Amino acid sequence: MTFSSDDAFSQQPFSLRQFSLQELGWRAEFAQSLTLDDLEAGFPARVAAVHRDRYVLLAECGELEAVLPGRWREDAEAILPTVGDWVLVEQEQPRLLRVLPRHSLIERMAAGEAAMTQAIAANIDTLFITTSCNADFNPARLERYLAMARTAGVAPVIVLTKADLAADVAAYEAEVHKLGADLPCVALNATEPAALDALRPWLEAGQTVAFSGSSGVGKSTLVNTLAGRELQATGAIREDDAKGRHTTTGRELVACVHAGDVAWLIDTPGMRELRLGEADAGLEDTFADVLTLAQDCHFRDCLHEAEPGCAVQAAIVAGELEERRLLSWRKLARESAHAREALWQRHAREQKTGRLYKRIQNDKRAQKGNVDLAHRSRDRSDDKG
Ligand SMILES: Nc1nc2c(ncn2[C@@H]2O[C@H](COP(=O)(O)OP(=O)(O)OP(=O)(O)O)[C@@H](O)[C@H]2O)c(=O)[nH]1
Ligand SMILES: [Mg+2]
Ligand SMILES: [Zn+2]
Repeated sequence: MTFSSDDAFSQQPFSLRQFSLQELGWRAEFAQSLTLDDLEAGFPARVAAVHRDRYVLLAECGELEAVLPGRWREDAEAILPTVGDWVLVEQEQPRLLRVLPRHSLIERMAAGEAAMTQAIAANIDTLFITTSCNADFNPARLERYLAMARTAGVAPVIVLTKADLAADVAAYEAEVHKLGADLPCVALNATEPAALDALRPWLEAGQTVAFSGSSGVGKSTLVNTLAGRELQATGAIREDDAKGRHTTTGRELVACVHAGDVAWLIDTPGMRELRLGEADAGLEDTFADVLTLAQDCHFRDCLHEAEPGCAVQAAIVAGELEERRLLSWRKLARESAHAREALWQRHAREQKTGRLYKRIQNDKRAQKGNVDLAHRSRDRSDDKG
C-alpha cells in the first residue's frame, strides 16, 4: 500500500505514512454512531485488507493488525467486517469491538448452494464498472453490475479500458449510452498517467472507489497507474478471446494521493460470474426506461409478452426499445426475486434454530436452577438439623 509519486511522502514505506481520520474517509455519520463509552473502550480504524481472521487496519496511529473475537464466527447473525469497513478497535489489545454502520455495502450472492451473500466492499462512494473495448464488452453484464452498485447505494461509472487498442471507441461509448443517458462513461488507456485526470472527478479527498469487472480488463493496471506505483500484480490476457488469468486474488485499500488529497482505491479479483442478491431497488433505476413504458400497459399485471395494449411490446415494435433490454430486465428481476426468497428462507431457518438453541439453553438453566434450589433447601434443612 502506497501513494502516488507526486506526493512528498511517496518514497517512504507505507507504515511510516500516517493518515488523519478525514484522509481515511471518516464522516460525521460514523462519529454519530459512537458513544462516549465506545471512545473510552476503543478507537476507530478502517479495514484495509482481510486475511482469514486477521485484519489489516489503518488508524490515525498508523497501520496495525487486529483479530476477530472467536464468537463472531460462531454467530450466524454477526456482521463480519470487509474491506472499506470502519471498525472500533479495543484500546487495550488489537481486537475488534464492532463494525460501525456502513453508508454503502456492495454484495453479491456467494458461489455454492447455500443462500449466502458475499460482501465485496463497504463504504464505497463510486464503483468503476470496468470493461475493455474488445470481446469482453457485454451490455447484459454491465446491467448486472449497475443493478448491484445502485442497490448498494453506490454511484456507478463505466470505465472502458484498452481504448488505445480499439479501432472504434465511439461505438463502445454509444452502447454504454444506451444503458442510460446520464450514466458516466470514461474511455481510457489504463497504462497511461492521463487515466488519473480522466477519473479525477471521482477521486476527491476522502472518496473511496472500487474497481470491478471480468479478469483481464485492467483493474489492477488502473490501480497501479492511479497510485503511481506498481503495487498490484497484473497479467497478460489470452489473445484469442481476451480473457484474463485471474491474477488478483484479494481485495485491498490502496491510497491514491494527488495534490495532497487522499482518495482510496479498492482493486478486486475479476469475477467469473456475478449472481445478484436481492436487487429490486437497483433494477428500478437500471431499467427505468422499461418500467416507465410498463406504466402505460393496459393491464396492471402485464407481463409484456403478447397482452393487448402492451406499451413495452409497442415500443419494441416501433424500434424505441431494444428487445434485449426487456429480456435482460426479466432475467435479472427473476434472479433478484429468487435471491430474496432464498435469503428469507435461510433467515427464517436460522431464527428457528436460534430460538430452539435458546430454548435448550433456558431449559438447561431452569433445570440447573431447580437443582440449585434443591441443594439450597437441603442445605437449609441440614442447618435446621
Ligand atoms: N494496451 C493496454 N493494455 C492494458 C490496458 N489495461 C490493461 N491492459 C493490459 O491487460 C492485461 C490485464 O490487466 P490486469 O490489470 O492484470 O487486469 P485485471 O482486471 O486486474 O485482471 P484480474 O486481476 O485477473 O481480475 C495486462 O497485460 C495489462 O497490461 C489498457 O488500457 N491498454
Ligand atoms: Mg487484477
Ligand atoms: Zn406490457
